[in-house]
Amino acid sequence: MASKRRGDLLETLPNGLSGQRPKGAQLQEILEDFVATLEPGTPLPGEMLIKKRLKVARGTVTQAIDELVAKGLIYRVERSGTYVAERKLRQPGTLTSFSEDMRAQGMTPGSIVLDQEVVTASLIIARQLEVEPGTPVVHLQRVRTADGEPMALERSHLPAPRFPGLEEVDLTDTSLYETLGRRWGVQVASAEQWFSAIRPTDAEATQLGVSPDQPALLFQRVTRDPAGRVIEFARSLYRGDRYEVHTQLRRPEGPPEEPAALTPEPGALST
Ligand code: 16G
Repeated sequence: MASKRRGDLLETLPNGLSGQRPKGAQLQEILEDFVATLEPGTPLPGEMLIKKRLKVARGTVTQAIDELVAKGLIYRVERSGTYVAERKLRQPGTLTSFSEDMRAQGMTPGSIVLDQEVVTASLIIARQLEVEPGTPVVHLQRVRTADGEPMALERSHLPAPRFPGLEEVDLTDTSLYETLGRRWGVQVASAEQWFSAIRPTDAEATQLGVSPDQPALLFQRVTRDPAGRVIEFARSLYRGDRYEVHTQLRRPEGPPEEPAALTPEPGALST
């Protein structure tokens, strides 16, 4: 498909729309299905060609294309046209390492270490690591890459007394979790993770190689060993244009739980 010319591709689109549903919605659905059959990097037929083929107004085509760009399915290149975007990688809702996730998707994981030093735990870090504020902790900041391309920016804090010398270990292109197992016999057993969408700072956007306007996914994770002791508090900023979160959902067994209390938790957002 990748080698097909823009004009040839056009012939795989229907020759007009049905009169029943709004044209914009129909066109968007058709283009979304069309893009799903194409390889990343494939150039899409120009707006004028799509307009003629489907017999719709130019504005309707532009709007449908804009929607696909906003969804991250295609991207525009100035004075060239629109192209099919890379497929999104999955951040699985499982306790795996970045290296394992990338290998599972057929990519080679890598790391560029930006900072690795012992610092004292701030209030927030201490609370998450369940240590006293001021306790020495190893701060690790890494750009995580897949096949050499930046995918995430990770800041981890680990209790320094538990991992003596961690600040000296060369973690370039090396898995942290594997290192903790190999050097200190510590296994990752469970974790709590929460995430939200944020705008990266200019510096973060530069490190990730994206525009600061591109939303990113901030994951925060507290990881524990089999005895339940906290071994890491990580804040990982994943590229929003290359990642989606994937979780398996199952209906809870038994009767539905009682509705939650009406009083919000302290600090909860009010609506
Ligand atoms: C994941 C974890 C991060 C952990 C890293 C270890 C999330 C959001 N974060 O990226 O907490 O430090 O894996 O990966 O999943 P590594 O063993 O490849 O260094």
